[in-house]
Formats: sequence, structure tokens, C-alpha cells
Amino acid sequence: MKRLWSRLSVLLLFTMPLLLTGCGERYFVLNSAGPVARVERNLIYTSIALTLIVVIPVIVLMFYIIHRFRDKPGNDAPYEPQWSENKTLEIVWWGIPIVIIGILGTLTVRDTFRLVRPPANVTGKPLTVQVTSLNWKWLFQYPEQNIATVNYCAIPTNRPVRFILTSNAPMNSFWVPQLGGQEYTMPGMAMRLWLQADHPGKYFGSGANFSGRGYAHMKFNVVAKPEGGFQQWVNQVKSSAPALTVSGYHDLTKDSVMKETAYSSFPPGSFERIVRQEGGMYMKHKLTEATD
Ligand SMILES: [Cu+2]
Repeated sequence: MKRLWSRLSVLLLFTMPLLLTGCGERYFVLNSAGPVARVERNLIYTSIALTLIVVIPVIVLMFYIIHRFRDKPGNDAPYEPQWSENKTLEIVWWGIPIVIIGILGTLTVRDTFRLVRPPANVTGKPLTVQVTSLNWKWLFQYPEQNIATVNYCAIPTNRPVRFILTSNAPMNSFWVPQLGGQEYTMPGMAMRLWLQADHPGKYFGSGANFSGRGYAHMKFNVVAKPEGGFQQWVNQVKSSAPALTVSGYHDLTKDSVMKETAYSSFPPGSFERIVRQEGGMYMKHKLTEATD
């Protein structure tokens, strides 16, 4: 028994730093900063709790059975070689997991469909941002404001943002962990992801799908500003940044790593063109639904 405890304490000592890092600010997924990420975080917590209902008793029982039925001198545990079934036990170990899987499935389906629509508690009109993953940078286009940025984007707080995602390079994945889960960017497709930020701040974002050399540089910040600050930022980009031309966009499609950049305008319809050139004509209805 003494040896068991000394082994256990060594194991605990090694796992402690691992468990304690979970308390840090950099544990993005659980530090949700908006309604979408909150729904997802709560689903994670609920799933963990439901899973533990099975996992904890099983682990406890395992140690109990090893201890109780071990073949050692003086063990008085009953030995029943003819024993074949126990209805009560079978109902318990089939019934509880089935009920748990039922609850887990229901909650997951409910939240999945909930997140297809804009966050519920909103008043403001949604903002649309068209995102294109390129080698090895992110292009953000604002169709209503007619501005564009590379490797960062600003959004207003407390307003739902409709990201429409595509790729003009290998498939990638758009992920801002504190605001919500990831969504794939694929050539010839327009995917949609609703996000919303509660408070002003800088939220880390990255490509979550390996897409070759230079992929590690596909990081960006989503800067959330109050409505006024967002309008100010738009005006500032409009008045001070250069325009994105067709040949400028062509340069962006080349393999390169880029710093944060802003553009005061972009060629009209360029996002739709990016989607269509990779066979996106099949997605026309999706595009209009996603942009209107
Ligand atoms: Cu696809």
C-alpha cells in the first residue's frame, strides 16, 4: 500500500503543472468573450460532466474489483464459476450510457442549429466580412464599407458579425477561439460563421488547418471596438490606406508572408469572383443568401 502511494504522488506531481496551466488567460477556448463561444464552452463543460458520470464510477469500480477479487492468500471474496448473468447490472451499464448519449446528442444538435443563426440577443444589424485564406495570409473584405485588410480585422462590439469564408489556396480553417469555433475555408465554396464580441479587445485568430510551408504565419488579430471606434477606424482606413487593385490582389495570391495591411477600397465583386473561379457557380444561391 505504501509503495502504491509513493507511485501515485510522483504521478500527481508530474500531472500538476499540466492541470494548472488550464487556469491561465491563454487557455483561449474556455475564456469565451462572446455569445457564440459561450454556447460552445457550455456544451464542452456539459459534455465533460455527462462523460464523468460514466468514467468516474468505472475507474473507481476497476480499482475496487482489482483490490477485492485479486488472487492472493487470505482473500475471502466469493468465487462463483457458474455465474452467468445479472439483469439489474445489465440494465444499469447499458441504460445509463444510452441515456447519456441521448442527452449529449440532443444538446449538440440543439446548439449546432442555434449557431447557424445569428446570436439571439442582438439588436444591431449584422456586419458582413468576407474572408479569403491565401498562401500564407488572410484577406478580409468589407462589402458595405468597401475596405479590405490583410492579417487583421476590426469588428464592432455587441453586434453579430457574419463571416463568409472561402479560399484561394489550399483548404484552411478560420479560427478565433475566444469568439467561437472554427470553420473551414475551401476553394469554390462560401461558408458562413457567426461571431460576436462582448467587449473591446484584441482576439487571437489563426489558420487551424495545415496548408504547407509558411502556414505558421497565418495568424491574425480580431480587434473589437465600440460602434463609434469602429466607424472611426473605417473612416481612417478610407482616408489613409492605398486601394487594392486587381494586380494588387494578384500579388496577394503569390506565396508570401505579410504584415498587417489595410486598403481603402477593393475591386467590386472580387470575393464572388474568387468563389466562382474554383467552380463556385454551383454555389450561387449560397452566395446570395450569404451576402444579402
Ligand atoms: Cu467544402
